[in-house]
Amino acid sequence: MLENPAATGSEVLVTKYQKSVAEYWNKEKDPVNIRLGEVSGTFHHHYGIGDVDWSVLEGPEDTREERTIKEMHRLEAAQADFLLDQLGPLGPGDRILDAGSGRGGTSFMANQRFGCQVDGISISEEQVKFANQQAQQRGVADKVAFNFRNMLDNRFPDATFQAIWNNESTMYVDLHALFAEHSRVLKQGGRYVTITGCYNDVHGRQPSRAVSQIDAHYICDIHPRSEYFAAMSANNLVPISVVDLTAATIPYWELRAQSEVATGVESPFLTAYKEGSFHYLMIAADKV
Ligand code: GPP
Ligand code: MG
Repeated sequence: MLENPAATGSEVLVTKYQKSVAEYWNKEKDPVNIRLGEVSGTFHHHYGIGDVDWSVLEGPEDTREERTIKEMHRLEAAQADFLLDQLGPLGPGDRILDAGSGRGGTSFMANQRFGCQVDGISISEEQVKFANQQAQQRGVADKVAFNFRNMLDNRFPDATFQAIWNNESTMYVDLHALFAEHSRVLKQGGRYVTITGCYNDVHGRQPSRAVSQIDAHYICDIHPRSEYFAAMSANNLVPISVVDLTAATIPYWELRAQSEVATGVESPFLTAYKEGSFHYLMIAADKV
């Protein structure tokens, strides 16, 4: 198989569901993502972790929103930094994959930190275009490339990557199919990392009302916690570290709920986390 065969729309977007998800992200220009991205020029599609500096809500009213946006952006960057901390030792000779790369934020941070080649994949052609323009502007297009691909059929040769991550993108796909494909393209001893929202099996065998509201908001299908470990174990991915980030992400949501760029999903997130029906989890695993 060729290394980078151009994929046509119908090869990438196989199901009507995938087409509807791609359509959602092709149109998405939400201030909660664009205005935060403009703070530093690094655009994220994930949430934040860490303590909020609540002093941003004090001081001059006319600049409160600006301070709040900057603070949320700082917490989202901290989340990406924490994910990158889990990828293991990487150097310029390594190649790594961002599955569900959005506007490229985590990929650029990875390239900056490790100096290695980063491939991002997304089923949104608009996101791919945006992220590739960013790569040009940043002068890293020779090292960071975004591709219109499906993470269930990524078209890379076997054993290509030393590390792969999903930063809040697994809830759009079947985990068994995803981890089979990741396992195929990971090198032996390579690292897989995900940060994800998953529902709590202990709370019940179906998602809670608040979790269902999150699903409806993003057209996604949040998995139970157990399914991550079952699907990893079935695909030669052996967990080495699991961190419950729920308590660390709640302050981000409390701040976001008070911002003008709140989207309405803040209340379901806060309810789900606080009632214990949902967790924000980091899982790192090794390919054996
Ligand atoms: C989007 O981030 C993230 C998802 C669609 C995945 C859902 C995540 C869970 C943990 C369930 P975003 O930054 O584009 O979302 P928003 O626009 O709400 O900030
Ligand atoms: Mg966001």
